[in-house]
Amino acid sequence: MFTKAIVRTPCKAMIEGITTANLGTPDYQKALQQHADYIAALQECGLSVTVLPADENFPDSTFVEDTALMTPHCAIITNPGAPSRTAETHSIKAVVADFYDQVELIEAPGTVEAGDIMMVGDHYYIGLSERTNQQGADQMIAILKRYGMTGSTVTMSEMLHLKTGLGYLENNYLLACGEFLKKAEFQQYNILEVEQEEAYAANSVWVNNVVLTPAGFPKTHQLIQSAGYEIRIVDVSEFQKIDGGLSCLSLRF
Ligand code: CIR
Repeated sequence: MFTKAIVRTPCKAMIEGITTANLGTPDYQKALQQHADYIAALQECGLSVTVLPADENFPDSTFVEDTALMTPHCAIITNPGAPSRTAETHSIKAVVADFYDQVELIEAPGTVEAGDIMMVGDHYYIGLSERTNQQGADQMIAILKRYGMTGSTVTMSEMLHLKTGLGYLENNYLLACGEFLKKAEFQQYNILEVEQEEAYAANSVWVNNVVLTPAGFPKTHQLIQSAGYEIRIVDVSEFQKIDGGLSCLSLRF
């Protein structure tokens, strides 16, 4: 179970966030409202939420998930592969140190964005994407090992981050779409197949037995409910416009 979360208020510069989505420019006021509802959803799941102030220096800084991996034994500050995001970690490091005695770092030339990391118990799957490289993954796996955990890499070629197309819902259930459906390493799970037209909803998040899932994807909502989960729908349309999913908006630990 998680007890805490860290989020960062979106900044006005989010309208210049990195995007491939072709869905238009985010409406900043709407994004603020959606972010407030996202915080409310985390609180409803029992989490105490630390809200960091907007940082105008980094358009994508609301996507805090990419900057750190929070494990039960240590926090690992990443080294984001997108050049405009690399220095987002500086301020996160100080915040994370308030919650963890053990804080580790990924160092260049290794790059990691934690949107590429999916936790399944003590094991962490690490996607090798355009943002996370082999050296970064190797450093991550070595750190996990030192704290009694394990990691393995997953090859990928179609999506931004590993969790763009995967969401582990605990109890052996895995939401998956696209290139991840047939991967050998995931066949041990009960795969809930997200249809291509609803691919964005594969990035749904288990938080203390409730699954937070994006608004607008009824088939996936049904799919998650059919596996026995309660869902909490959160509208994150303004974040989708800059390629951000539900999970990216928080660090949960
Ligand atoms: C980026 O391209 O870095 C942001 N516009 C979106 C980051 C989304 N993060 C995530 O999927 N973990």
